[in-house]
This record gives sequence, structure tokens and C-alpha cells, in this order.
Amino acid sequence: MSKVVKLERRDVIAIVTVNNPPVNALSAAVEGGILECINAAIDDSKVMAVTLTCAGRTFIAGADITEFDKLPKASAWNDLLAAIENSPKPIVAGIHGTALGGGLELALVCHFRVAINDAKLGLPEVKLGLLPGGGGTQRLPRAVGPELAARMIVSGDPISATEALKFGLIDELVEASETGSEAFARKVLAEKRPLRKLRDDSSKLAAAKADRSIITNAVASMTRRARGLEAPFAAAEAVRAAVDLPFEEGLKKERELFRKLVGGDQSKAQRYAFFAEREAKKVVGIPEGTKPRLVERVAIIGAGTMGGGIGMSFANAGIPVTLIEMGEEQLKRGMRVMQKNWEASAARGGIPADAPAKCMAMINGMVGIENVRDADLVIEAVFEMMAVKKEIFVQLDQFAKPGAVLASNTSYLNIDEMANETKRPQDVLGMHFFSPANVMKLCEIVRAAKTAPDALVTAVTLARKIAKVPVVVGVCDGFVGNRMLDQRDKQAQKLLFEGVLPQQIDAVVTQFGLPMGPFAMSDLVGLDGAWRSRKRMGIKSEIEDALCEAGRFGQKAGKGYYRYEGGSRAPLPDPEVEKLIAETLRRLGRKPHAVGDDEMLERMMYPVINAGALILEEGIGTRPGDIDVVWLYGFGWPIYRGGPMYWADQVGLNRIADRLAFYAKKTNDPSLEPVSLLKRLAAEGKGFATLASAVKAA
Ligand code: T1G
Repeated sequence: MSKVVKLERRDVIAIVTVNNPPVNALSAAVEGGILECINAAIDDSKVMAVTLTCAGRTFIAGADITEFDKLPKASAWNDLLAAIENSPKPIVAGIHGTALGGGLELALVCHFRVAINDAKLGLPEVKLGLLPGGGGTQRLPRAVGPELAARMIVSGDPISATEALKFGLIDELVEASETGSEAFARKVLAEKRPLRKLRDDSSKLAAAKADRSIITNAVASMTRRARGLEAPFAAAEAVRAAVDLPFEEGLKKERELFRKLVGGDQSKAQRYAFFAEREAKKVVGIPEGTKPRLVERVAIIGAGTMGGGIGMSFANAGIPVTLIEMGEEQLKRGMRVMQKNWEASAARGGIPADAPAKCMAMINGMVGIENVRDADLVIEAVFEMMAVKKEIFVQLDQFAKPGAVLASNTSYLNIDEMANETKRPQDVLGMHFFSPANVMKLCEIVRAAKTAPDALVTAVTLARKIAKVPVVVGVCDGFVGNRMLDQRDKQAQKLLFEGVLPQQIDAVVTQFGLPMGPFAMSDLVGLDGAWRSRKRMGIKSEIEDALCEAGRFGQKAGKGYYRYEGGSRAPLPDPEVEKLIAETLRRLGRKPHAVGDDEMLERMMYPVINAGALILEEGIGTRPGDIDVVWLYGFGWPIYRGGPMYWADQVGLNRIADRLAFYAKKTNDPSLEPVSLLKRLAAEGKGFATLASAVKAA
């Protein structure tokens, strides 16, 4: 008997229990252990039926992703699937937590499946750049029909146990997975139910054989957002094979597609991103076992776009919010926007129809900062000016209860300066949400000089609780994300002044895989804010100033770098802008010249890598993977490229350092010179990945 799988017999029922924390991942040891137990149960003449369940918090959550990169070994995987499916005795899977990937595939070769109410079942392999590699693409369509199977496999999203029962993926909802599966096994014996093999039942495929649009439509809706990704399309091909081919041939097709993906660059990058996101949650440099403070109520100051979005995130997670404005009118306006957003989601079917009312009930709108007194966490999301924020912190010091964590949502400003306005700097930190805050998952947790470890852990824990992806960063202008993005935008502006059009520059960035280029992004954010700050500081940016002087403030004005028609947000190139740029360049005596796409990409992305290297050198970011997580969840970096620092390692730091030095000369821009960490790693022939192991999480 293996350490991770145990077998016990309760009269005629053999109970196989997997115990491989934290998520009962299918390591080779687990596969071998289950196979050993299943064979022993089949050989035991006293055993009439078998159950397969898991200890701990979840059923098997899939293959052990850490084992993909190890040398392929003769895995018991296919023998295990066959042993269960061909067992002469009924085998019942008892599911709790999440039955995902290989875990669900194991359950699919069992003859019966039961699950507890809040269990989830899914095949999320596409999110790792893979597709199910254990027959899932062939058995799931036979279990639930090809339409739902296509949705589940191509999107990677799980379904609830209730839906699973409705569609025939499970046979019964039970109170507890172990006792429930045992009772169900006894029922199967008592009722002499025949053993059911999904591979032998193609009845649910008939409709899709007759009407191909069933799959085509399901796949189309799931692949709409899959631009540049290989796995979703391969997954769709495997599901189509389930409809078109006999089972064994479909299985062969699945294996062929899986082998191609698992060795490919995209899956390697996506598996890297999976672990980088989990590593980022581990706060470095705090005492082992630091516990978060209790947070039962949150106060948010400012009911504008950011404050409202942040409030929605907490309310969505069931955490009561005191939303504070300085005036009744602003408060009402902010609350109305939140109500409208929730109602729009409900209308789209994103949340239940009764959710808007429930969420609004979590929001207690008040006027006056003294209403922070019962909050355990206060987040200010007021106007982005240091003087205003300092004043807020002076008042928070006066009104917030002792021990409350005091956070600023600032996207650039110095948290230390805000902390120094209080007598409790140990409670002060940044929680930088990305707009729209109720949608974007990234939350930069800014650690100030005096931030207490438990305050930091409180912010990270809360961010996770509201389904955000927290990354701890240090205090500097723009922290990690914006500081790096500024470098890209600076180079984009330079290309504009060399006569390259906004749409050409944006196209290079979107073709690379980012959702939006710098100029479409400026139109989305609005050009007027930056214009006002430039005027305040006496800084000129001739092209953008000319756009603002012409009232072209971006999407909000229906025109900016692009024009926007009929309320659509789709950016349309505008000959007016091309004329305005040409006139400005003429006035400045600039000679427009063409720049190739490859050069544009290098000149925009390599300075981003350089800034990332400086952030690591200064200790503002602790791990290269943290920086990658910031870009994946803050700016939509294409997951199949892993993240900027991962991508830089694939390009080669040598090449990046050389090209930066070249462009520094060519464009007479010393800020492009490679920073010392980048030069050192390049000279040593290393990548940023070598730094990751140097950082030990607490
Ligand atoms: N392999 C190895 N480690 C895993 C893992 C996995 N599959 N899943 C989670 N972990 C680790 C994770 O790194 C973290 O470690 C800890 O468990 C808790 O995870 C053959 C080929 C199950 C929903 O894609 O979606 O099966 O940081 O922080 O938020 O066809 O983990 O604590 O050291 O995410 O409660 C398919 C991936 C694999 C599921 C739990 N399965 N996991 O979420 O905890 S491919 C997946 C998840 C496959 C077959 C194919 C989530 C979770 P540490 P966590 P959580």
C-alpha cells in the first residue's frame, strides 16, 4: 500500500482513499497507488464493489503539473484508466471539492459518480495550454452531450454538481463523498445495476452527428477570446473527433493533440504562469506564521469609478462595505453606478437576477469620514493628488479604529509620505486596484517602509478573498505595472514623432498578443487628465496637446487618437488625426520616416524588460514571476507568452541587452541603456529565472 493511497474493506465494499495534499494531484505515486488498490480490490473475492474518494479538501484536482517537465516515465495512467473502466465490479467515484482534469477523467472511467452539493467538476487543461489527456475529450461528450462538453473543454470552466446531475455527469448528490459513495455502491449491488461504460454509449452524440452546428456554435463562442492560443482550438478538434470517429480512434486523436501541446512553448509558458501566480501570493521577508488581522467590515473613501469598483469587489465576496463620500450628491451618483453595473451583469446572465439587490444591501453609503470608525480595513480612492491623500490620512488617524489597516488605492504616489501623516505607519500600505476595479483581477499590495507584517498579510489575504490576484510591491513611482508600462508608452510616443501612425504602433502591440495598444489605451483612460497635469507642470507633448486642444479627449469625447462611432468603443483610424500629426511634425521640422514592425516591437517591449530588471535590482519587486503576474492580470499580457520576464528569457537577455544599447545610440536616448542586472545576467548567459530560486518565501 502506498503512503498516498489507502485501501480498506467494509464487508463487501472496498474503499480506496487518496491522500496527497494539498489538492490530491495525480502524481506518479498516486496513480500507482490507486492502480495497486483497484487491482487488490478486484482480486479480493469478498469485495463486491469499490469506491474511489479523497481525503482533505478536494477530490483529485488533476495531474501533478510539476511532473510535466520531468523526464517522461512509464506512467500507470493509461493502465489505471483501463483497470477501472474494465473492472468486473462496480466502481463509484465520490466527489467533493473540485474534480478537475485527470481527476474528472478518472471519475469518468468509473461506472458511477456521486458528488456533494458544492463540488465542482471540470476539464481546465486549456488553461495550461493543454487538452484533457486521459480520454476526457471522448468520454465527457458521451456523458453530457457534445455541446456542454465543448463548452467545458474549450473554455476550461467547471460546472457545479447540480448542473452535473442535470446533464447526467453524476448519478446522485450526496451529503458526504465517502459515505455517499459507499451507500451508492450498496444501492448498485442491491438493484443489480449493470456496469455502465461511457465509451460504449454514444446516444448523446446522435444530435451533433446530425447537426454539426451544435458543436460549431459552442466552439465559436468559446474560442472568441482565444486569439493566439493553440489549446482551445486543439480541444475543439478533439471534441469533434468524439462525434465523428469511433471511440478508440477518437482517443488516438486526443493523444496526438495532447502530445503536441504538452511539448509546445505555449503550454510551458502557461504552466509557468500557473505557478508564478501562486508563488506571488507568498509574502517574502515576514516572520513565519504571521496571521492576518480579522476584517469584517471595509470602508472605502470615494464613490467614484475606482471607489465604486472596489466596493463592488468586496460586496461580491459578501464583505460589508461602508462607502463614504464628502457630499450626498456624489454618494448617490456612486451608488447609482454600482447598482447599474450589477443590473447590467444580471441582465447578461453573469450573476443571478436577485444578486444586484443582495450586493447593494452590502453597501452602506455614508457622508463624512468619521464613518470609518467600525471598519477593520479602510481604502481611500480619492483624487490622485498627494495633498488630498495626506489630508485623508490625517483624518483616518483620528477616526479609524485602532488596528484598522489603512490602505491607499493610489496608482503612483508615495505611500511612505501618507504613512508619515499618521501616528500608526505600521498600519498603512497601498492596495492598487486596476480599472475597472470590479473586473480586473490584479491588486498591487504596496509595502511601505514601516508596514507591519500582519498588516501586509491582511491585505494579501483580503485580496485573495475578493478573487483578486495580489502581488506585493515596493514604493516607487508607479510601483511595478505602471512604471514598466510608462517605458513602453514613452517609446510609443517617440515612434509617433518619427511619423508612425497610432494605428500602426497599436497594431504591433495587439499582434504581439496584448489586448490593446498604447493609443487605444490612452483613449480609453482619457487624454484630458494627463493634459491638465502637463499644463500644471509646464510640460509639452505637442501631438497630444493638439488633440486635447481640439477637444479630442478620447472615448469619452467620441474621438481622441481614434474616432468612435455610434457609441461603439471600437477605435477607428481618423484621417483628421493623421493630418494633425503631419502638421505638428512639419511645424517641429521633423521628417517622418518608416519604422519596421520588428523594430517597433523591440523599441517598445525591451525597455519594459529593462524597467523590470531595474525594479528587481532595486528590490521593488521580489521575484521575476511577480512582475509577470502583474502584467498577466493588470494589462492582459498573453498567457501563452508567460509574462514579460519569462518572455525575455525566451528571447535571450543577451539579445535584449545588445538591442537596447543599439537603440540607445540610434535614437540618442541614454535611458535605453541596459541596466546593470540585465547586463550581468546577459554576460553570464543567464535568465531572470535564475533569480526566482534566490528568493525564499516566508
Ligand atoms: N499539480 C500540482 N500542484 C497543484 C495543482 C496541480 N494540478 N493544483 C494546485 N496545485 C498546488 C498549487 O501550486 C498550490 O501549491 C496548492 O496546490 C494550492 O493551490 C491528465 C493533463 C485545485 C482549484 O489545472 O485550479 O490533469 O502554492 O493555491 O486557490 O488530462 O489549484 O500551496 O505550494 O490554486 O484552493 C488539470 C489546477 C491538470 C487544476 C485549488 N488540473 N489547480 O485552488 O489553491 S492537467 C488543473 C487549480 C491534467 C489530465 C491533464 C487550483 C484548485 P502551493 P491553489 P486554490
